[in-house]
Amino acid sequence: MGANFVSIMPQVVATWCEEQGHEVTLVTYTGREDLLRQLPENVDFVFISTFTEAALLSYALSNLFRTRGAVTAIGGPHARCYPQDAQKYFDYVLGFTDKTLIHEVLRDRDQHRPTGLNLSADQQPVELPGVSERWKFIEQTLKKAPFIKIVPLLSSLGCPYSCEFCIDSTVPYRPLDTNAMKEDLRFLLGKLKRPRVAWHDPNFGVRFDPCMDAIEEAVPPGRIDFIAESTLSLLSEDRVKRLQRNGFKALLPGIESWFEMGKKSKTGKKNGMDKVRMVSDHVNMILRYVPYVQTNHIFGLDGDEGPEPFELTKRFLDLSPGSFPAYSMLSAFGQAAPLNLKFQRANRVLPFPFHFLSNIQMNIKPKNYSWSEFYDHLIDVTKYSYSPRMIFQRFLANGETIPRWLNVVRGFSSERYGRVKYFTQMRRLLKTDRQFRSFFEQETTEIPRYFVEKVRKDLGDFWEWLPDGAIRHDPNAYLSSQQKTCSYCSIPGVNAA
Ligand code: B12
Ligand code: SF4
Repeated sequence: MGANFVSIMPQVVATWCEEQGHEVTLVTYTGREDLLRQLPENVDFVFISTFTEAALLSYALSNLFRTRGAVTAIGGPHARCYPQDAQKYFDYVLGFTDKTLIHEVLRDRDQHRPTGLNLSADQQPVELPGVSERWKFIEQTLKKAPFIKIVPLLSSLGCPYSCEFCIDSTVPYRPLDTNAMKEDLRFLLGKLKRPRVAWHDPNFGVRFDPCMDAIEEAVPPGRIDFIAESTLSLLSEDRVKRLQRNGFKALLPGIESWFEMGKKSKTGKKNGMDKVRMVSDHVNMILRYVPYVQTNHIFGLDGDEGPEPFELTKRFLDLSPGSFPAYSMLSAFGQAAPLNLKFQRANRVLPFPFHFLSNIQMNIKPKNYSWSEFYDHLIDVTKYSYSPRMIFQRFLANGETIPRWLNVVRGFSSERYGRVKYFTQMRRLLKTDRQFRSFFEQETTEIPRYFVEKVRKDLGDFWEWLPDGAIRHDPNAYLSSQQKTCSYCSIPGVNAA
């Protein structure tokens, strides 16, 4: 995980462990380190935090540490989304995690094999250790960030909206204490010349006024640069002006689809080109005050059909050249969202190895497109979005130096070349490789050679530590877990064990 993108939770867990008197080493793996050298030798308990795209590496690491005698636990997005699979490779699989749960696990500290214990707190934690308590872990991570150094903070957990594809659609919104927030911000002002803070709230500014009051009380105007993910419906002009006064330099609103999610983007029943115009006006208004706006779009939703969703995205870019578009392919991350049950029931989820599940590889069979058609559209819209012409227009439309160059660098790097290369490769293999096509068409579950080789190459030395069979997973494990009925209490989906 890039040092500027790390999550708060590993630092939090490390702090909770130290509080209990444990000696803790935190290692942030950004992909550049020689991990085997950085890992401590004599540990008795290892927590690993990972997204699904790095799950196979985490399985290999768990295996390595277990052979050295350690007990292992996994937490974070992969553990929340694929607990049944992770239980095969870890002694503990943790969902919602609070201090009490960490202390319980540390007290138990036992091997649970072949199937690990899946534990979760009842809800998201009500408080987290502040920046001053986490500072030594934050500082060591920031040292790995190249030029710009960003500190992650949270002002809330969960979300009041219920976008059916989202992991937070069923997690109640909970603001965190604003006094703790003020303390964190003041502490950072004392530590860094010009702090940069990324709010990791799934949806920043739901309780807009209390949040901004706290920032205004703690931070002299313009002393900290802020980045936040927020929905368009929360970003009225008055609010955006207030964000500008308080140093918000980048906003990442979710647009998702031109045909769905009207509530989220405050476009109501407006669809298609009407929605494009409305969203574009809104985004252009934000860009008058905030120099960097990344709009998040999802392709492959069931409501999408034909070339229109892609063409509308291009029209949006023409109308809002200053925004940087980020595209995600609809992905069903295990049991992240209730909607995934629908896909699993319809047998539409493919067992792509976890390594490829990063929102770039859609793991659901598209409803209204063949795979080849879908990739053709993706290649087309990606090339258009990051074409030299579009990058130049974006450059002209952005007012400030860092956002300008950030857009250029992102446009020319992974967003364009990485993705176009990947989609083109998929398109080519679908045409030329029969086994590859059969996998995509669900005629076989055998993982295509291309994917196996890519995992082997990317894992390097850790390939040897990958447990047998770990490259495969049951894409319908969530559905099966719901269907099992407990013989003790007869409630489906509940297991007395
Ligand atoms: C903020 C955020 C980001 C930020 C920060 C990333 C980060 N390190 O957390 C940024 C913008 C960088 C980001 C990027 C990406 N993200 Co993101 N992101 C989120 C978001 C909105 C909030 C996560 C968060 O911090 N919540 C607050 C914490 C406190 O709560 P939590 O995550 O629920 O964690 C609880 C438990 O899981 C547990 N826990 C968490 N970590 C740990 C660690 C340990 C050791 C333990 C024991 C427990 C534990 O305790 C917490 C409290 O109960 C979530 C969606 C969401 N609404 O949750 C997506 C989400 C995590 N992201 C997702 C994805 C796919 C990505 C990208 C791959 C997308 C992409 N292609 O660009 C990239 C990855 C970039 C990279 N590899 O460098 C997916 C992950 C799915 C998965 N199973 O892997 C999610 C769930 C969104 C989704 N699509 O559904 N993301
Ligand atoms: S607004 Fe964002 S965080 Fe909230 S449910 Fe929808 S997608 Fe998830």
